[in-house]
Amino acid sequence: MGLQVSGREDFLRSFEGAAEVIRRHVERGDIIHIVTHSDADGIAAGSTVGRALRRMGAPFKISCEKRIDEGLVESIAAESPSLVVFTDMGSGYLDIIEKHLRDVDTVVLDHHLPLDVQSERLVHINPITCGLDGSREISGAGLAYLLARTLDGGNLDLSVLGIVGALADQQDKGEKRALLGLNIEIEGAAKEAGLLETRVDLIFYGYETRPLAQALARTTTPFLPGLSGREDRCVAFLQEIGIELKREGRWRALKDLTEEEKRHLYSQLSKHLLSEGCKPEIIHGLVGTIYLFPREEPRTPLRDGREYASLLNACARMDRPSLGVSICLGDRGRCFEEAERLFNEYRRRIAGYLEWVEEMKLIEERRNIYVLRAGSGIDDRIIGVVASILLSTGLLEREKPIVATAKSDEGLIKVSARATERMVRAGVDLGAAMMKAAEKTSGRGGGHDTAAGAFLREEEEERFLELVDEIVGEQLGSRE
Ligand SMILES: [Mn+2]
Repeated sequence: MGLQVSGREDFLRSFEGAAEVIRRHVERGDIIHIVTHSDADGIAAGSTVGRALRRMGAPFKISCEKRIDEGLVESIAAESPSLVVFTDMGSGYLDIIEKHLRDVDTVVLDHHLPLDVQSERLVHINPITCGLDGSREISGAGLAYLLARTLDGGNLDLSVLGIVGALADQQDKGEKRALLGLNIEIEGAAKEAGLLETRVDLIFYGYETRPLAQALARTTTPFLPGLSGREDRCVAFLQEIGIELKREGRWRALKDLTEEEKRHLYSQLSKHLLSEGCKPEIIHGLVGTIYLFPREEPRTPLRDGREYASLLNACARMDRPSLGVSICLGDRGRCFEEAERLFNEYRRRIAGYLEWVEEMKLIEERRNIYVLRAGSGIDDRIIGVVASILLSTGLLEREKPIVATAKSDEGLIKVSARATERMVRAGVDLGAAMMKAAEKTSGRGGGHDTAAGAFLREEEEERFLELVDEIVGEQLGSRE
């Protein structure tokens, strides 16, 4: 315990160095280049640094990137930037950063596994290097908030984005889906500023103000098969179980239900989800800590932390991360409307894809994996999300990884593979499987043990799937 506390102090002190470098460049009037991860946490992280800089009167630009590679860092270096700030990415690529940005002041704020690389002009801040848990205790946006607070104590309001980032990265792993570790400190700051309220209840998006059926239909984490993205079905479901949608001419929100009604809703919903094949964990996760932002407009997705995170996630998934950045920077006008439209479209599409997969019985069971060949039936930007939902909701009968394919541009096939932690403990490593199968064909592949992907030529699709099936079999066999 003592060790942990000193780790935390060292960690919090490490922001001073970054703040110093930034102040120096702001004084000189330099344009600061923020490079951030193109996912919901990354969007919140990059924007948090952007807002802090804007308040200092500093010019900046933000670019959202799916991954770091040599080409990207080379092109950043080619612009001869004076200061580059990486957020929610970079720790695993310090070697590449050191190679191409050796002569440029660089700050890396990340919570992914770091490489051990030192460089004179590099300030690297990562909770893992101080013995903290990067996957549960703090997000990229949380790190960005701590930096903003170090730059100016007045940046307390940016704590809200820190909460959004933590929820986006599913760091709500505490009891009753609460945040843990340093995230609790950020939560405290947000509450103190009157920007955050929490309560434990059903977690459907829009607890306070949104009509019940809409709250249910808009919930996407967890994705509720048959309900998420389908308001008409949610209306029918609520009517069927006898919950009044309106009272005295007013639509009722979750907070208007009596305790007894909530219990009834929860138990009927559990029944529905079990009949859809969902796992009990998903159902337990429906009750938890809700994070509400009382200063945001009622009935918008920004009022609820998880929904805010889902909105940013949809922007990233639909290749419009800059819309998410605009929202985090404060836009509540045109960009916000466009993002909301995109979010609705995204939800409807996922719901449609899941129905289509089920109706057409597209999931094939093979020896060691499930296969979903979607062709051009599923947008290749969303195929990974569909695979994750199929796996996590328990719609697959036996415990096997799922490998899903969809047509991409120029005759290419995109592959997304997903496995559970339990499968990984049994020996499965999808990142290795994708890489190996890609090497034996002319594709490219890789990733993590639980989530991996590949690109290959269309005519090699079947051969690739056979190889993956075989490799996963070997991985499972070699463990025995
Ligand atoms: Mn992150």
